[in-house]
Amino acid sequence: MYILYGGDYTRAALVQWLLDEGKLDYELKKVDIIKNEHRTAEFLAINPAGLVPVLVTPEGDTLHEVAALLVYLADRHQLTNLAPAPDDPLRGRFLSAVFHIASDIQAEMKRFHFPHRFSLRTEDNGRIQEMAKDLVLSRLEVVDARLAKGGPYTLGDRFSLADFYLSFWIALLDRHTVRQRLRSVARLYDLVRNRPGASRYLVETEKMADDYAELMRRNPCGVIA
Ligand SMILES: N[C@@H](CCC(=O)N[C@@H](CS)C(=O)NCC(=O)O)C(=O)O
Repeated sequence: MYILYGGDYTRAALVQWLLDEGKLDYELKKVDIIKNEHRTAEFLAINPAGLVPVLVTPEGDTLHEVAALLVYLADRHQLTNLAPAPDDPLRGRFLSAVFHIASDIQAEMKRFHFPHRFSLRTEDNGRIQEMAKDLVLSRLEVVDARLAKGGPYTLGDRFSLADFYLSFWIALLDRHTVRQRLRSVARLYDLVRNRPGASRYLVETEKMADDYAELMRRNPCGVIA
């Protein structure tokens, strides 16, 4: 059985979705990052980086990095409905999309959610958040153009976990602006949100985005130090 460390306001939902889709046995251990539970001695012994998600494999390996966890689980359990196999010609396009989200989208989303960590003055936080959002939107414009030509999914007609991974970050961004500016990304989002296995997760993530925005409004110096 797998053990997943995660919880509200975290990207662990991505891994939980995949474990559910793959009908894999797991236990969810909740880590409340708003209460700083990711910085307790107990959790730091599991991941000294103090970040979630963490996945403990049935063999007892402790793994981190959400993109790696998604691809690892899909490969290990041959979930080819979620990730093209290594010898599938679509594997290259799939990996490009996953690595792009992991490095270029997620990093800016971190700045979007934790602007105080990138600024010396509280009054700059709002502007830093805006800049992070603009950068994500401009990177998504490239994705949008690609989807307009070869969509509706990242791999054309074929759904993959790359689409859920992208949709998760769309749910956390500004869905209204995405709908106005990025037609093909919005179309992909709607398709994914209508999938039986994904819908619950994306609805919860949309709510999480709204709740977190409220937390940010109430804590202008930063929700988590
Ligand atoms: N590169 C890591 C980043 C993990 C990460 O930043 N997780 C967030 C929750 S979504 C976290 O633990 N935040 C706590 C903090 O930054 O203090 C990954 O993609 O898995």
